[in-house]
Amino acid sequence: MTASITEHKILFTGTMGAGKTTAISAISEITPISTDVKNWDISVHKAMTTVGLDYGELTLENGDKLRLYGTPGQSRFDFMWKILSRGALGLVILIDNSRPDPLADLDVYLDGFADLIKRTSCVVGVGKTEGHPVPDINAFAERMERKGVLCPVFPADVREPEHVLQLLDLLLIQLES
Ligand SMILES: Nc1nc2c(ncn2[C@@H]2O[C@H](COP(=O)(O)OP(=O)(O)O)[C@@H](O)[C@H]2O)c(=O)[nH]1
Ligand SMILES: [Mg+2]
Repeated sequence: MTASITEHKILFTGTMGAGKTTAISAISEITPISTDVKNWDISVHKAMTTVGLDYGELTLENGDKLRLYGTPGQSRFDFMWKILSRGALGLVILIDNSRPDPLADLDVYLDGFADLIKRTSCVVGVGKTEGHPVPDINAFAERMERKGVLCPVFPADVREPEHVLQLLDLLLIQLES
């Protein structure tokens, strides 16, 4: 008899520096794979731009296995977002609140992952809020409400494993209902 293991593919997205690599390394039980792949696209002038990809794994208490993928942040790699979205069961959007327009950043990922969000579940974690309290959590919630998107949004410092686990809990709770 073989025990059945349920696997969930979870994506982490967000701008460069939002904390995708940090979040996955904070909770992965295997040594996370973090690649900075060189960009060979000759139409892009900045030859050494990198495409950050991450992979980690986490087994839940019930034995389910989470496969954690970090997507490239830049929207011009959105073709990879589509590839990575296949079979995914949830999306964690990380926001860097120290950036010039975090609400516009949120829009980029809500739009870029619209199909995945419609099909599954999402959660938004707002980081670097110390010293950058604005926009506040309500502003993010209102932005999503206006777009008709229902993702829970919480402050999260992804350097803290507990915070990352809380974001995942919020995703998995949505999958159960
Ligand atoms: N001060 C502060 N730093 C944070 C917070 N969250 C993440 N960081 C830092 O922000 C950086 C995120 O980088 P990284 O994980 O490589 O981002 P990625 O490009 O999305 O993979 C790391 O240096 C983290 O330590 C936060 O809430 N506050
Ligand atoms: Mg990274």
